[in-house]
Amino acid sequence: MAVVQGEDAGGAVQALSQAGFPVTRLASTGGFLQQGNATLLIGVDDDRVDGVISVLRDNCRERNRYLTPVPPMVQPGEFFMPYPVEVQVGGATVWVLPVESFERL
Ligand code: 2BA
Repeated sequence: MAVVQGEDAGGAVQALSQAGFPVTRLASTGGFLQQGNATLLIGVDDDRVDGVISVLRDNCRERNRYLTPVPPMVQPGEFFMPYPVEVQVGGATVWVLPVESFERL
């Protein structure tokens, strides 16, 4: 399972499919930035996991994003200047999970 940025999702899905890895793309949203990203489900045998990670590494870039903090409640006479906070996102956040069973019904 991998979370990738929306901009990288199309290319990553295409590259995975072309390399023979089955993939499902789900629309998702990051909890911190509250921006759309994509979650990819890729079911493969253990000996193909490194191949999947390699394709993701080649197709997912690290980018800088800016988060503008929500202004707090200010008292009369107080002033709050919201400075954007910079965070680095990606390339991909990857989990390798054991699968107990797999069936096509
Ligand atoms: P977001 O939650 O929107 O996080 C976007 C980026 O913001 C993260 O990039 C990280 O650089 C930063 N960030 C996240 N939480 C933070 C915090 N509490 N304080 C400061 N900075 C923070 P990535 O680490 O590359 O993560 C990209 C996306 O992957 C995340 O989007 C989230 O959707 C997913 N993700 C990452 N780690 C996860 C985890 N342990 N469990 C579930 N989803 C995760």
